Amino acid sequence: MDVICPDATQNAPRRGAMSPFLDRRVFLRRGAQLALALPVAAQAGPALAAASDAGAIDAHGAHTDPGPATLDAPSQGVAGAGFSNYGMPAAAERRVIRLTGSNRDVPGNGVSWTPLESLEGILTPSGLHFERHHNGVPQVDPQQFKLTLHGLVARPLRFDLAALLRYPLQSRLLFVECGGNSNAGWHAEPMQKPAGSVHGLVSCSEWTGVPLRLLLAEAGVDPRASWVIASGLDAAATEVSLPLAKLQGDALLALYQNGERLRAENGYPLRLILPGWEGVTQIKWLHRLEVTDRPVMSRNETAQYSELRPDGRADQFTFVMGPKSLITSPSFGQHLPAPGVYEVRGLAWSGHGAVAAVEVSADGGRNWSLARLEPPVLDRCFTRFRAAWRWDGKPAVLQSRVRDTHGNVQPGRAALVAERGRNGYFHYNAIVSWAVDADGVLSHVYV
Ligand SMILES: Nc1nc2c(c(=O)[nH]1)N[C@H]1C(S)=C(S)[C@@H](COP(=O)(O)O)O[C@H]1N2
Ligand SMILES: [Mo]
Repeated sequence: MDVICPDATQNAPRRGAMSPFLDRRVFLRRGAQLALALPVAAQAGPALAAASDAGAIDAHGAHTDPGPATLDAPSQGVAGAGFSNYGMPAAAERRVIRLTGSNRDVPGNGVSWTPLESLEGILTPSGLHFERHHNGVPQVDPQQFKLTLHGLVARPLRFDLAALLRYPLQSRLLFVECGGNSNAGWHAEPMQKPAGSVHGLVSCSEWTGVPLRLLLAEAGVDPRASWVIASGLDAAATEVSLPLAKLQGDALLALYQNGERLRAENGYPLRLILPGWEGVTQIKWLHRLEVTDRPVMSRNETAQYSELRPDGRADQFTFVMGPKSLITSPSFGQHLPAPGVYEVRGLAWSGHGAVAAVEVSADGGRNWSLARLEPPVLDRCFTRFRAAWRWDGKPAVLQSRVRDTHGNVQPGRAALVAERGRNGYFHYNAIVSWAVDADGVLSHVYV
């Protein structure tokens, strides 16, 4: 596979004479071109200067003419709404929601997708974190809740929430991604749906909890042990086998999500967080950890979440989520009103480590430029990338690709299909291509 970004140390777009990607300072020089232009009489002095400066640069600004001239009223003049005990999104934004899809016969078995194309930054609001339940969201009484740690240990232990909360806590910003995310990419035809409705089984939160290694050390793990079976108390009785080393490493028993206690649908009151590992291993409503010397071979690691290879053999225990990136804007369903300069925005992440570099292309992968990585760039966390792009009004194909700090590169779709065959279902992480037509309409294409 070709290696991207041989010199990714400079964190700025690489600009060739012909590149449509521009230095991001273009937005400083052109700022007034993107604003709603006010009639001259309403402008302050400095704005006039900026407007005339920008006017020399680009005949295709994105401003719209607001028509004849009134400055907005300085205030509404009436008292606003009162206080609320718990905030909601602004009324006009309440269409930014998770789409849901579930099994008609088992309504609790399904998913909801994070609307990635409508969000900015790297944190997913808790109410928009994607969901994957195998049999619904259980109601858990925090007073009755207990976590049991047993099996090949010197001292089996049981914790209630008050006991867990006395251990030192750790907070980390981490993505959680379902192994089935983006699996529409295996379809023969590109699915025409918004980015989040195809790739939104991934979200990123600040998780706060107890490092599991502390509890394992207290229980005293038997030297013969090599696996831990984690169980949830939901009706699906979800169970997975996890290598002990990961649980003695960076595993967290999360109690808080984005500063507040876990949402019910994300595992209240306790869930396992395994940085970078596939979603199904991160057991929600976690109530039992059994230390053993062998995997349990549950449904979710045999019939499901195993990956059929072209030769008919299957990979099992494919824990780490590969490097992935996605342009969230512009993306399917959006429309570029006119030629001009746009900021290409997207997300990148990898289960192996941090994002080292993201490149963007506007010609379907023939030429690439470095995107800017916006700090913070954290281990196994969403990283926001941005690149200034001049659309000349001709058809274009926008792509992004990521390399992580372990040298793993996001594959092109053809390469992924060649490697994995046509039986793939999980771990689809190929480059996503958005075509822009001459009218500025975005669609999903395979390149
Ligand atoms: N107990 C339990 N844990 C579970 C599941 C479940 O159905 N039950 N689903 C798993 C799967 S397949 C995924 S992708 C993640 C989803 O986490 P989320 O719903 O918080 O996004 O939880 C995992 N943990
Ligand atoms: Mo999943």
